[in-house]
Amino acid sequence: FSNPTCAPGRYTITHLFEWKWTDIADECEKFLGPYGYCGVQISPPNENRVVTSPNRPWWERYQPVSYKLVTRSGTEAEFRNMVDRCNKVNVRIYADVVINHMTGGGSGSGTGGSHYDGGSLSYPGVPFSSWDFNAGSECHSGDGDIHNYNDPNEVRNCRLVSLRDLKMSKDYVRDKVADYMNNLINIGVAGFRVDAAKHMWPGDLRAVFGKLHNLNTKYFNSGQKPFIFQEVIDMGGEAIKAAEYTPIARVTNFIYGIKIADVFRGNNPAKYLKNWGSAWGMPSPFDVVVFIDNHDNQRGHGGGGGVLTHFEHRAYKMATAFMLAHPYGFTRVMSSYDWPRNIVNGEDKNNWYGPPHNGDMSIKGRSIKADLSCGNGWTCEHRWRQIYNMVAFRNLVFGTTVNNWWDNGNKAIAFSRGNRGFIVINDDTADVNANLQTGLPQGTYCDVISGNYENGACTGNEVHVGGDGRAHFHISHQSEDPVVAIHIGKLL
Ligand code: AAO
Repeated sequence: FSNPTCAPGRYTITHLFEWKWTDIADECEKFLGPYGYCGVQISPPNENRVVTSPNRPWWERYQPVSYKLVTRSGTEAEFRNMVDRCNKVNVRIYADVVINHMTGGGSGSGTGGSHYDGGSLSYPGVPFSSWDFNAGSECHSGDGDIHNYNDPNEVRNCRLVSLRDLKMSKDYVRDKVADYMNNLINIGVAGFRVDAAKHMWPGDLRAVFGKLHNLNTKYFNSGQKPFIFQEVIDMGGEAIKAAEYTPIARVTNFIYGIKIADVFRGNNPAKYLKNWGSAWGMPSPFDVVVFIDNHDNQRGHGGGGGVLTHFEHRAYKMATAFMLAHPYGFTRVMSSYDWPRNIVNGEDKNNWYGPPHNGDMSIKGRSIKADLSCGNGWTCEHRWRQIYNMVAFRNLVFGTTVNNWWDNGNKAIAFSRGNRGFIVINDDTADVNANLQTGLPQGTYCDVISGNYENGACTGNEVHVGGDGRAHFHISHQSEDPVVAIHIGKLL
């Protein structure tokens, strides 16, 4: 399950957090396909609880009511249409599946009209009843909730923030969950982000994944398994380890974003990135999905704190450029919406804000500006030139190693990827003014950070690599984008 199943030559996904299915279909055709993205992580596609207090927070989608494909992102017909259109332009869809639990307490109806009652554990839309949930015989925390992350039994058998915990040891529950995932596979999704995987026993996940079909041969080669990455937060200090899950499928690497933030905020000199990877206490590159921030920690959820986000755009772009230039891990670019942060005593009081919406609370579509960036409240980091051009860089240098490492002994670094690409990052307080070995063939290259290569011309800075592979770089420490990246795809 660890093979990303991207179309050939594509190596990065983007999380289009809270996007509508109709917008994603359009985005695949107009942008993600042409600009070389492998795929999209989508918000949970199944029916969820409608939360009105606060009014329609993003997190209502992490409270399943049934496995019907009806949400604020769209109808089942729109979902099917999106998957088909994206696959046709070689862009994969990865569904966020919430299978550890159903809703919290209270009753009402979901986005698809199904009734639920978290008090009596009744979910007729599946159907699940009280027999299908962990109870006092499995969970010994007293109030039924998780408090002690150092007790693996409690983390897996009790309730995560009071969310009703499914009894995944039961065949019936495994079957219902596998049916849901197989329905998505049959429609044409390429894989899954498995929410709260740490809160399920590895053996139970193995059993569920063992029931999954191969991918739909309308879009994929026969015999291909879905790509699975499990959300396991392992910062090193708790009883549950990511290593319990990596033999099953990939895991999300949360150490990555914290360490990278430390570097690009200047607290840990970039020169140390020379041995970035497993030497930093992180899992094997083939076992992880890596990202600078995610939908939780960018707003202080999930332990939050400390990561770079689009709000710190200068450091964020540097960090993302490094992530995409470096071979470690399977890369995911976060794509956010804006919200009015209101930080009181270190906590954002508005961290529940849902996506941009219309008066009837339906999700507002994104608009596109002349410079390709988004409007209507959508941040669209995946459409920032400094980011999408590095997605293309990664595609071009794939399979090569880090060579020609250079640093100034402090916070400025440079390296090549084989003889195909070269990047210089100046996170220091002085300019970089240096003649560096790029490892690239002689020629004039277009810096894809400061510009684009359009109609045979470079709209940004040109870099001249001599016959000896050397080139001169001047990067002001005051530049908004103190990065230069060149590759053989943009040789003038
Ligand atoms: C909402 C309300 C709740 C209410 C509940 C039920 O906010 O007040 O009780 O409904 O009515 C999202 C939101 C939740 C929301 C939920 C359901 O974030 O606020 O609850 O939807 O609507 C743990 C899990 C991890 C989880 C994360 C949020 O392990 O799986 O919490 N992430 C996923 C999703 C997330 C979603 C859910 C799961 C639920 O991505 O969006 O919740 O489907 C430690 C542990 C982590 C733990 C964190 C937070 O980490 O290692 O495993 O994550 O704590 O509890 C420092 C910190 C340490 C932290 C660590 C790592 O060291 O000290 O606490 O960093 O970051």
